[in-house]
Amino acid sequence: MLYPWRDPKIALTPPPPLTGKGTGVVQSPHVPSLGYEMDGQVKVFRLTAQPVERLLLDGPPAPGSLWDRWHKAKGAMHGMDVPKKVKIWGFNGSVPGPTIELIQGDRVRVIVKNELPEATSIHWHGLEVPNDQDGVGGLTQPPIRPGQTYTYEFTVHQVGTFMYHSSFNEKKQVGMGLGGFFIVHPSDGSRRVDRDIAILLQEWHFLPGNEYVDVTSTDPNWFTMNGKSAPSTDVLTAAVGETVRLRFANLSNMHAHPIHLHGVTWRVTGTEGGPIPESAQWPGNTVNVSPGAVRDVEFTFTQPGYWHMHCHKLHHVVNAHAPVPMAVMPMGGMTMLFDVRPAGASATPAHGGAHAPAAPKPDASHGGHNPAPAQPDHSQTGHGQSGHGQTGGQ
Ligand SMILES: [Cu+2]
Repeated sequence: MLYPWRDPKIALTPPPPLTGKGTGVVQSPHVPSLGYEMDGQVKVFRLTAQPVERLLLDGPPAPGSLWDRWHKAKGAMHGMDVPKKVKIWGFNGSVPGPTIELIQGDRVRVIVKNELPEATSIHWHGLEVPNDQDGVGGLTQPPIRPGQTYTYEFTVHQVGTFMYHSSFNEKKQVGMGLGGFFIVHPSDGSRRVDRDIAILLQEWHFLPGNEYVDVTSTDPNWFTMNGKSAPSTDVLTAAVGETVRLRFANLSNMHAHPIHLHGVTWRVTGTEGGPIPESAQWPGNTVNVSPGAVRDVEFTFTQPGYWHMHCHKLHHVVNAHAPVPMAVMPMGGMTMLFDVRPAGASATPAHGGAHAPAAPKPDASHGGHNPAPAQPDHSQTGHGQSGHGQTGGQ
């Protein structure tokens, strides 16, 4: 180990209660939402930067689950029984850090405690904040030393998908995982969809048998969506006719990730600069997400079934253990699946907040010629729940 992962003299705060007054609109699989307290008119959030042990890969998929059946059918089970436990850095016990959601116009205070073994600072990526709140350690503020607490406060006037991440010793600290979503909804209630899903893309390099990130590397060998590699990523659910938004953000050190979804034509509706005017949105089903960039896409499934979503750099959809001569590699890395029910079938609620999914709309294309699979999968991956922002990370 080339550097300390944690300072044993710094006691780690257990994750604070995360069931505060989050808006509950966005689903970030494997990553909790961050609750807040009100101080007058200010929403007060608490983030603790700290060492986190996380399973990028939980181990074999649950017997009979969609992942299990898929991989057995293609004869690709090699390495699936090996969990990947790593020692990385995150916030409040989670990597990525918990998802912050706000309403345009909110005054926000974020109290950051540093339990890392080195100084840090937090940058609000894409947000037009006063310079002294921009979080560039050493440039716009003193670095937050180990054990110290630092408070940011600003008013959010933009709308869209943003991020927070370390802005001190960045290649190492962002490479160790220090980032999360900062999502701002319009104050007029517009831009609502039935399923609003945020997925943070990260890449990592681990030397064989090593649980610490090789932060000097430019050659990542593990790839995660919200801190999980397939086949430990969630099986997302939706129904034909529902409106879906995916918010992709990339905190990788090196690589862009062209994310592709089978079976749909989406419109790219937002970037790290916020919503794209309707006249300038473009169609597609693969969207390249550069480091530091955000892409929102919106679509509606027209056909039920199991729809495959993955990075189309195919090195990024295998895990480092997988390459074996003369064997079929299991699908890993940046891969998620959608289990899409027919219109009218009861799908798992996207979330329990005030914004309940709309009633499924009739769908003319569902005429029985492309029936739903005989055995809809309700078991998810067998590791954690799907579809709830409150699902805790490891
Ligand atoms: Cu990729």
